Amino acid sequence: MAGRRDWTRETLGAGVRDGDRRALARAITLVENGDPLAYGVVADLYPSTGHAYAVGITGPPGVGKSSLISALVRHVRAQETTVGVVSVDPSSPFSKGALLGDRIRLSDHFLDPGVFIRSMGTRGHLGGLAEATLQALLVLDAAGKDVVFLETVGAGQSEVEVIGIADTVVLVLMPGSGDSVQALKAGIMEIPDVIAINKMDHPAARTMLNEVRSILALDRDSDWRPPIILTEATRGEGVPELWEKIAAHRAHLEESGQLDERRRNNLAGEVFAVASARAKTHLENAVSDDPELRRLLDEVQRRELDPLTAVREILEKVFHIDSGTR
Ligand SMILES: Nc1nc2c(ncn2[C@@H]2O[C@H](COP(=O)(O)OP(=O)(O)OP(=O)(O)O)[C@@H](O)[C@H]2O)c(=O)[nH]1
Ligand SMILES: [Mg+2]
Repeated sequence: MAGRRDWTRETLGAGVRDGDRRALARAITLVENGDPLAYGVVADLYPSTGHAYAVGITGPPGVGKSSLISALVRHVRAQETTVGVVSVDPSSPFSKGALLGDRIRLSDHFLDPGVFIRSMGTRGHLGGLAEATLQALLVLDAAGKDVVFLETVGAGQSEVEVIGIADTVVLVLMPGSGDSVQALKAGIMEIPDVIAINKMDHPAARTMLNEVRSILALDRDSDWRPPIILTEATRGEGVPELWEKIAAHRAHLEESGQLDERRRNNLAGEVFAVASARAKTHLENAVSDDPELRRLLDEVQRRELDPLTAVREILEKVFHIDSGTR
């Protein structure tokens, strides 16, 4: 296979800018593997990013996220909009196999040069999911994609890391997603910007709609009321309406000046999330590699050393942070 060794920081960056598919595929693989070349390329490309609109698509397993993205891609392609799709699987360090379903669902678009689709694990990542997603988004953005969909399965903290960079967050539910409805109700799950209730061909879809509607009615403070759309992804039903609501949310953010603010907060949050994840990995490695640090943990366990003294000594040794007596 030609290519692998041929790419340099310069040629790969130029290839991505041109929207060259091989360059894009290579760059995202390097991102996925946490390869140093990817950092250089993204660093070079970063000043010319900010064009792409990032739409996060989250929700429980099997609700139809990939099917909906596929239908949305078909819809926006009809308007000449170029698209990137990144499906992130938080449960798997490897992208192959686990995301077979995504590949099948999205395969209609593989031959369309205006669409770039990629499933991603997070192997080799010091900065976790947040890092992999952010870097992949930036690559697709630099390649000139107008819209980038970020798909991830809703699984607690992990989906927050993936969709934390999105301009608009769509939560996909289906009849039977009771746990998510409870999580919304209890305030455990953040209120998304748009909600799609998919599989509307299912008889319980309307009940679900009413339930979600009554929960959202309790939230009177915000100036954006998340619209709820019934969809049937497999037949494209409700998909133009869903896209219309995503566009309406974007217009709302732009007109109120909140898009800049949201992006500033998102980027700051991502930088913090990646830095935290890297610091944590560094700390774990340091402790497991250092008998002296491991000894501290043993002493805590034997009640010879109190926990906060151990914390202080570890931070001092690993990060050279003097946390004083606090
Ligand atoms: N009846 C019906 N089935 C649907 C609909 N949308 C998707 N499906 C089916 O639901 C199954 C899961 O769809 P996916 O699009 O893979 O769902 P997903 O949320 O991406 O799944 P994961 O990525 O594995 O979490 C597939 O068998 C789809 O064909 C719908 O509107 N109605
Ligand atoms: Mg999927």
